[in-house]
Amino acid sequence: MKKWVNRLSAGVLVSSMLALSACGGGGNQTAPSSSTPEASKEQAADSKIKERTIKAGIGLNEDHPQGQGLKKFAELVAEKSGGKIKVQNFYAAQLGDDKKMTEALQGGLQEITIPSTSPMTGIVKEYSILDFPFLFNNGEEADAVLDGPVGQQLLDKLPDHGLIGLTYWENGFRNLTNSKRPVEKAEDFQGLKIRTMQNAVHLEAFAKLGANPTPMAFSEVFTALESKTVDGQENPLATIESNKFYEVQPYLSMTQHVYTPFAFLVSKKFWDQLSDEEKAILKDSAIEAGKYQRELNRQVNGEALERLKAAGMKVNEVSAEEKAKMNEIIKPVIDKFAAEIGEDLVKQLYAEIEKARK
Ligand code: KDG
Repeated sequence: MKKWVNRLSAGVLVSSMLALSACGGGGNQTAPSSSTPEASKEQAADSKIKERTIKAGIGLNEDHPQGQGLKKFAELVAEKSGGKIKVQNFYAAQLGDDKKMTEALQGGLQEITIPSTSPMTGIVKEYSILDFPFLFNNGEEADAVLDGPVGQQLLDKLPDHGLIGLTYWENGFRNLTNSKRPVEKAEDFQGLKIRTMQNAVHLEAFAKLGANPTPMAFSEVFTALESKTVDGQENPLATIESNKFYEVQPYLSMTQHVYTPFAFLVSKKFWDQLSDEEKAILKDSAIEAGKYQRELNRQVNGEALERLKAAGMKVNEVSAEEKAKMNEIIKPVIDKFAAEIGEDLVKQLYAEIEKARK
């Protein structure tokens, strides 16, 4: 059964990707049009583009929409640089987890990583606003905020910390899996040992719901679930599928409790050595691949539920009333972080969401 599900998901993924590359993806940002072969050759002939090999690492697998987006990025960079800039991709935390790779960028030991913004709150605390539960109703609202002035303000804080943020990709809406019971109501969180990302908002919000949250690097999650060190974890469906959490987690509750973006990060030490042309190639490629990645991610997350059910997961929906109750319980945590981060930015965030809803 599991092998069948894997084969099926790989097949669906490939056909989804073909369809997407044909239509060019979606998203709100307007990337400059990709270069024609002639333009690429001209650009490459320009000595302002040097022969370079750069390392890009992510925590998720190659078959995940993030992995496919990274592949697309490498292809675009090769095309736009006339083959001069080669991006070497490392998947599945081969270079370390989100925090370790981000530190490697700061130290100039690695050029690119694309972490969830949640563990980045240790570097730029303002990123915590994106961890507020039940903030966005859909991906398009998230795109509007991230591609707008709020997203940009957050990216602008990164250079002081040795990082350049080029754009945002999508991790997505997170759902709870666990080995104990279906979670339908706020009370069902009581006593559940849940792995969270290394993020204070997530930790405090789950604790407020009565759960027992434990922060952990993503690469350790499968083993922690398998050995029952923790009862559950939360992630978008594409990740639950790609990392085979369904093999060790019988229950999937569609909590959709928080939306997580990915930040496309480049080492500032490396960035400062680049010519303007090289910077433009990397930025345009990150934005263009990001449109493809967001679109593919939405498609895969939309289709994965049926495959997870077929793999044996017991799935339950969570009603809007119960989500509202959860949100009410968590509210003091959000208020506390809003005050700490600065009411101005938080007000601007809510105003941007309102604007996107109109
Ligand atoms: O490549 C990104 C992953 O490392 C990570 O961010 C996935 O959402 C994630 C998690 O739960 O750690």
